[in-house]
Amino acid sequence: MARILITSALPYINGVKHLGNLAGSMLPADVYARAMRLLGHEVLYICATDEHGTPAELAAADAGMEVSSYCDKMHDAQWQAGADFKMSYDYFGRSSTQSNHELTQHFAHMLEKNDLLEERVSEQIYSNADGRFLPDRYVEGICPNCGEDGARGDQCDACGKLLDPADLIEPYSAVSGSKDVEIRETNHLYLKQSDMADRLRAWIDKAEGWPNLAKSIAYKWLDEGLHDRAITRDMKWGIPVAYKGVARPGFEDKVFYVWFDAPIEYIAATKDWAEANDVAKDRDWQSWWRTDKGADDVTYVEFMGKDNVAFHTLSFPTTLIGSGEPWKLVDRLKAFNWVTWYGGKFSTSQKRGVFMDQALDLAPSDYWRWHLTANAPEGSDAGFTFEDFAARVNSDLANVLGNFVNRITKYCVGKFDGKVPSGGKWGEPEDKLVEELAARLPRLIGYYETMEFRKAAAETRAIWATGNEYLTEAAPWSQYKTDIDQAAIGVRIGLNLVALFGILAQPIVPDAAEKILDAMNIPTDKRTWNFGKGDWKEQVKAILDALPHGLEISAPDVLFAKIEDADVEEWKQRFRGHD
Ligand code: B3M
Ligand code: ZN
Repeated sequence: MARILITSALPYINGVKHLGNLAGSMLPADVYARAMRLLGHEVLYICATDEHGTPAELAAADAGMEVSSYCDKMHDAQWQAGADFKMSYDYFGRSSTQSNHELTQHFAHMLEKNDLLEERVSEQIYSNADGRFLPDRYVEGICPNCGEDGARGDQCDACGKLLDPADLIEPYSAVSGSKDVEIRETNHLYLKQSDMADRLRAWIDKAEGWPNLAKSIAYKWLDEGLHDRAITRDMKWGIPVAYKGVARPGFEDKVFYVWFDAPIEYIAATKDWAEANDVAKDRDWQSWWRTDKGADDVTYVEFMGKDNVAFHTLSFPTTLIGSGEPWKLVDRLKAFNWVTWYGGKFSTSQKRGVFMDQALDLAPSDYWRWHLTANAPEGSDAGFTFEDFAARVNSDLANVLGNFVNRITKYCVGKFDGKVPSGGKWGEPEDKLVEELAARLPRLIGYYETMEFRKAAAETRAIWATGNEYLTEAAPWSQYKTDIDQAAIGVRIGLNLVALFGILAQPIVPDAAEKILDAMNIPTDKRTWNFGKGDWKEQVKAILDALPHGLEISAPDVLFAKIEDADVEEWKQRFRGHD
């Protein structure tokens, strides 16, 4: 049994996330967390809302709210969206909490002590009309890279290039639209990432269990030469640049940059989790994060979209290593590409694509979880269309799993009093089934361990299909006419397969799995993946006769209703977005 710490990139506070965000961080982290718990590991899955930065201030201003009340409201909304999608977070925190303030200020203090933080004069855009500096998204203008108008101070959406506000051509204020802006000098704290480049490279060279995508992004940044980055900003909302309650002179109107404090929230949220759950003192939050406090036996796994990789492989490790304290670093990093929307981009501003809170009006969470896992943007971008969604749900969930469960449980209720029957002779179809499952089960577990989610879904589906093939061959319904005893074995094995399918389905489609396992009367403590180390064929034989003979089962209601073509047409129109 291992201890596994899991974090998924923290969703920004400025709106409920779309399905692409879900598919590239929270959902796979949840599927993985569930699988690892089923395998008996001690799992801690931490997530939180990322509440600082210019996006939060601007979104609050748009909503006509105080930033802190806006964050309260949107944190609750995001928590609810996660709960509705059955995210099994152990804790869903907030980066604006006191614990994150303290920890962020602590890290800055340690970095400075270790000569990795430096106050430097920097050139910032100042708006005379607004009477303030314009950090990041507060300024817009023409992109120096691609020439597109409307590029934001932190990034150009058109070409993806990361920008500095002072790079923009013809800059104007995003608050007032005023072009009356000038460059002024003001001091900021710079994180000396360049001093850490060699140590980071050595650490990345040794890293195992990162997909190519993650390593290649990290190397690209190192090869281009790591730049020192300002980790403070001229704005009000955020973590004050202070230490132990005393503001840094000259920084009274500044806060830490959101990307500096956001990853530290992984740690702070763990601290808040421990406090909220009154964890015993000998196994507190530090045992997950400090290698001098027991975290050396923790495997730390991070999930994120590819745009977040540089921050997690370079900036955050600089903070952790640079502190000189024994903090736990990421062991395995799972990065994802994009989910595209009919070949284009999801767009919050143009309302293109489905967002988490809307999705569940269309179909239950299991449907989305299944499709987005089976179609995870792992090797490359993955296209989303309602047509594919409907086809996959209808064939995998409704036809393969749903029909199987329905067919055999109804038959058992109709012909065998709804009780697991005894009797019958083991034969060729059973041998074949054992052979097949003994090969597939360890493979499935392996895919979860290596975090290959498409393959895990495909293998799960293949196991369901094996069950259908078995039933077709064993054909208890035709046996029944001549030899009820022989029909019994088909029904019995069929019911045990239903139980197995429910048990295996739990990480991806937890609601349907629960319905199945309830119908099969499986006690909650028997729903784990308690596979031994022994011979797989022997284990499979035991699995196929696990339900006590005579146990009463029931036929669950329709597990998966099919998605109709008319639904697809209607949804396509509704979520097309505007230009
Ligand atoms: N909030 C970016 C995003 O939502 C950012 C992730 C922070 S992880 C520490 O894509
Ligand atoms: Zn551009």
